[in-house]
Amino acid sequence: MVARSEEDCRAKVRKRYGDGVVKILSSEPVSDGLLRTRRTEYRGYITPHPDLTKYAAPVLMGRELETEKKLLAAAARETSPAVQEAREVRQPRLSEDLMNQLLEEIAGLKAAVNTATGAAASPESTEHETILRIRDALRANGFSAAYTGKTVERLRREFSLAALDDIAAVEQKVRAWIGGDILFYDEERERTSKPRIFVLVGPTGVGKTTTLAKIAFACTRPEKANGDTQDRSRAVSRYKQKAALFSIDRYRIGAGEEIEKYGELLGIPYQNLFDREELQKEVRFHREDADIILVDTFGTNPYEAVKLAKMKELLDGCGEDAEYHLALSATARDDYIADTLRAFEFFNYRSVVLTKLDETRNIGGALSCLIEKGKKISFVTTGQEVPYDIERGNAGHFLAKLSGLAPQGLHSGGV
Ligand SMILES: Nc1nc2c(ncn2[C@@H]2O[C@H](COP(=O)(O)OP(=O)(O)OP(=O)(O)O)[C@@H](O)[C@H]2O)c(=O)[nH]1
Ligand SMILES: [Mg+2]
Repeated sequence: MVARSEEDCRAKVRKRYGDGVVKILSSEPVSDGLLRTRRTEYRGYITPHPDLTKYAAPVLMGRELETEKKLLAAAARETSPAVQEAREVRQPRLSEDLMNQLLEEIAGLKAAVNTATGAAASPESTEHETILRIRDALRANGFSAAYTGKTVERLRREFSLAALDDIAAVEQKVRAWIGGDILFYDEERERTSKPRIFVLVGPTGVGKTTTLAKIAFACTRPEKANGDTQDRSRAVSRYKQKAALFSIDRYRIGAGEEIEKYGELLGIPYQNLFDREELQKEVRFHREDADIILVDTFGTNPYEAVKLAKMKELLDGCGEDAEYHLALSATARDDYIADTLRAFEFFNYRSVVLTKLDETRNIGGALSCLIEKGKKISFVTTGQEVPYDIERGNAGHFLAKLSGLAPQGLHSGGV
């Protein structure tokens, strides 16, 4: 602002911008043409209201003010209601139908995600607390989203709101459902031929050789297997049998020695055989005499299709009545378990031997896979010690592992 004095400047500023506090920051003499009157250009700020000083914007004076005014005018034009309206008209507007359709699709996706994750289809806040607790416990135990979702649905269907208040009863029921969902292989009923030709296949290192040694021991010396306090219902073999032990493992260093060691210890025939014809010959020979012929195999992961096919070709030497069983470690990730169940399908295996149960407390993943695929469990192994750490599978093994679903006063422990 050009003025004769500070007072003159303040008066002019107020006249132009209205009342406020004028703060002059600098001043500079300027020439005023022919009359040579003393004039000064002042620079400073005006705050429009004394109470709003903290929001004060600089008030520019002189040429800067003009520039600023032009910029502001341009900005105002840009955002003027007319411009805004024009912009909106240019934007494609969603029709009401399309909007409703989108909302429906979003609701559908939300429901699908809820089902897949086992979450409540109704809003979380309206779900009974017991259901939420059971759902969280199932997830914490590693059960799949599908199994968890199914159980939650069943709870909603079968329990009234009042009945859900009794959390202990609900937990008890869910444990019973889980126990009832697990399928077990009935050794007695499902054995078909004599002798039994029991072939154990499965991924590397799951415990196939150790398990076969335990079974061989239990068959030949049932009175000694499973410790002194042998529970008949859990025993691997209820009576003494004549056994023979073969291995086709040509990959693992020391595999031959392992079979020799167990064969000699048990005083039963044993052999390492790497050829289909040889295997066929030996199996035929022992058919006459043995009650059970146990065949150990080399470990094959589910992604080695060629190795699996070659193994099957070799094992065909065992004859058509050979019964295959799949060894799986309970510690494996559920996606690996699912892949293994699928990859070994062409062996038409009769049961799953779940090994290393002692090494995990999180059993839901393995159980969900087995339940969903309808696979039966024959034996569970619970440690490295031959011959003791093996039993016929039963629900108690798994229910004892569940945490957060224990009956009141009881807490999950080992098998
Ligand atoms: N903790 C535990 N360890 C086990 C169990 N069963 C076997 N093992 C151990 O797992 C390891 C591998 O066992 P093996 O019997 O050699 O496994 P495998 O499937 O024959 O292995 P490959 O022939 O190499 O495929 C050994 O150290 C066993 O002692 C079990 O139930 N619990
Ligand atoms: Mg082995």
